[in-house]
Amino acid sequence: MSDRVSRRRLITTGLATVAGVSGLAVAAKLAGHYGLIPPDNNGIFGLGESLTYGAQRILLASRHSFAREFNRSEISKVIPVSGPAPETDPFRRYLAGKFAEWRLSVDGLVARPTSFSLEQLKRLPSQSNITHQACEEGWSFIAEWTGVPLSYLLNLVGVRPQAKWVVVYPFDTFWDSFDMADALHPQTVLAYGMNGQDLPTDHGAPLRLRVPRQLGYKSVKYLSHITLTDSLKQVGDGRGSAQPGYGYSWFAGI
Ligand SMILES: Nc1nc2c(c(=O)[nH]1)N[C@H]1C(S)=C(S)[C@@H](COP(=O)(O)O)O[C@H]1N2
Ligand SMILES: [Mo]
Repeated sequence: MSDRVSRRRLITTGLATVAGVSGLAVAAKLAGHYGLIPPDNNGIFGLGESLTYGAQRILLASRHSFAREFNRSEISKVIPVSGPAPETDPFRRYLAGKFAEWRLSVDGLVARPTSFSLEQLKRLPSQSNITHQACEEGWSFIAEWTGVPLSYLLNLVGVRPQAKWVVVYPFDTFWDSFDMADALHPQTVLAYGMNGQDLPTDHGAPLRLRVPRQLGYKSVKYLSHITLTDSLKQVGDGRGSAQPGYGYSWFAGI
């Protein structure tokens, strides 16, 4: 039995236990059918993370699950930064020009590849939510984020039926990806505002993701490009994100 096959068997055993589904055959069928194997499952953290991802997808996909939202009075006074703004071109040039020349390009498996200016994004329907962002290093804060729901933008460009993953590229090396369940989740926002102000430079200007159902590192800052794909195998090192290369899992659900 190959490593891959035994891993899959373990994953499906775990799914059967967690989901309370009786019988391996049913769990195996579910795992395959619903794509419950994360892209980094062959990485060194593969097994544990696959169990987490698969179990969360089974438990949460059945009904809508939301990250907790807070009141304005609960917004944190101290807000740390992780990953200061890139020092490199072209980011510094866009920043110097107040992002007037910056564009978010959206392409790949979409009907209408489009580039959006910040002004155009700000004219789209906006959404604010006050959520908790937790860094894997042990600190966290609550803030209000304002922006365009990613689902709105994706509907605007038209997601092709083959698209399975949304890959996001920032101006630094922190690229990442999301499955359609997280990309289309109502709380997943492309944020240009924070606590009622323009997004501060170090918090991800001009545009960042907020994915409040996952740890802070999935909320990619300094965005430049979004692309939709049916496979992550040819993207980067094939594990869906820069994170597995740093020792963190692709999926960081909380
Ligand atoms: N492009 C980019 N996005 C990033 C990072 C980064 O270094 N570069 N750091 C991540 C990490 S580890 C965390 S915890 C959050 C922190 O967000 P904050 O700096 O706004 O507090 O941003 C995430 N997004
Ligand atoms: Mo983090």
